[in-house]
Amino acid sequence: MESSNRSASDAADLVERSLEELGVRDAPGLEALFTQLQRLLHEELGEASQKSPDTARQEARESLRVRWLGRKQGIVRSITENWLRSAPVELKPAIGQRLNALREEAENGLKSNYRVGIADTGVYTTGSIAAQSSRPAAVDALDITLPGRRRVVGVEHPLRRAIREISEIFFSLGYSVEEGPDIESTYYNFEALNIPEDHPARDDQDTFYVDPQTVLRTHTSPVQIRTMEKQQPPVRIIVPGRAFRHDAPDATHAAMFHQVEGLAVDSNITFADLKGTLDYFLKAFFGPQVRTRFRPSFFPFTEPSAEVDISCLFCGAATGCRICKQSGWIELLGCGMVDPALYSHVHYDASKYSGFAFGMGVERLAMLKYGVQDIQLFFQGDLRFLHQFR
Ligand code: 2U9
Repeated sequence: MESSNRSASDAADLVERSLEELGVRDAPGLEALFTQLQRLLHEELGEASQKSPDTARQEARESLRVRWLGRKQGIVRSITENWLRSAPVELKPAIGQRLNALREEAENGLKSNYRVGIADTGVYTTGSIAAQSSRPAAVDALDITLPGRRRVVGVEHPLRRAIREISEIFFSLGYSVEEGPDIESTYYNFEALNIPEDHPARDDQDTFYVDPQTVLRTHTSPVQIRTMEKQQPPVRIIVPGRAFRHDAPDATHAAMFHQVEGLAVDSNITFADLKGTLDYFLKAFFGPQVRTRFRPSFFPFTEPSAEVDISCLFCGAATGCRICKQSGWIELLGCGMVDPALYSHVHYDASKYSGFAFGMGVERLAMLKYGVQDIQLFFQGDLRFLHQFR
């Protein structure tokens, strides 16, 4: 006979008989009787909890509920009828107390969290929390044959991944990473970078001001200034990090976004070094088929300056398409030779050293490389989006 059947008949048999028939006349006898019932209850709960699949477990629980808590012939009900009513007056309070405790244990045990398995804390457990305090030790046994609970493994965020992929390419060229504060003085964010008082970027339409001398940095360029203050050339650094602009959100703009900027300063650095470095980087990041194009541009901190385009990743610059606006080229980043005026802020000898700098928006690179069409997806934490980057 299965143990559940045996214990089932034992419990039902016990409560069918009166206390007198069972030979129970005092408090210790009563205690032993209820302890036996309690053990039987937990055995049955334990067996039901191990039933599989879920439907079988639910059915087993339901039949236990009827058996123990059923209004007409449940075990708890029978105790009231067959033990409590006819018990000597002095035993009635103790019976009432133990009966209530047993009912509560049955109710708690039948809640769906009564199972053998791993709790949220990661600790192996048996039974509901309420039932654990007085549960017999046998029920605590760990059943190693039960299937384990699968833990959801997280994924690297696509922006982290893009920053890592960019960084690894520059590490291979001998660059290291520098970081700095998100909240900056206007000196490091503007003055030291040749951005004059009346430049539109300084307007509070474009920049978040904490106070008149403090801003949320609008680019990571202040970190290059801070690094040059600390260190004489040679310098080869990349600076990944957050930047903030007073922009209305849409599919390509967000008030907080990420940049990776770079700086190389040494003797004899030329525009050819800049072109070779960025061409190498873009081929390594997007693939060897990519061609690059440098167009003259202007930035306050570089002279000469250029915008860098890559041949369209989608039509290969052959036909033109919607993504490259029929031009065959995609505008990607900005760069230039560091304006020698900047060196005076950091005590570099402009007659001895020259350098180049570049800046790119990480979201833009990630959108193109991973085929993401809305920048907002990076910031919404939607697992349906994030899990695609496994
Ligand atoms: C120092 C000297 C020069 C950093 C540079 C750019 C060009 C550039 C944009 C790309 C897309 C910003 O995220 S974006 O909107 N950046 O075009 N950035 S040169 O030049 C520096 C920086 C620091 C001391």
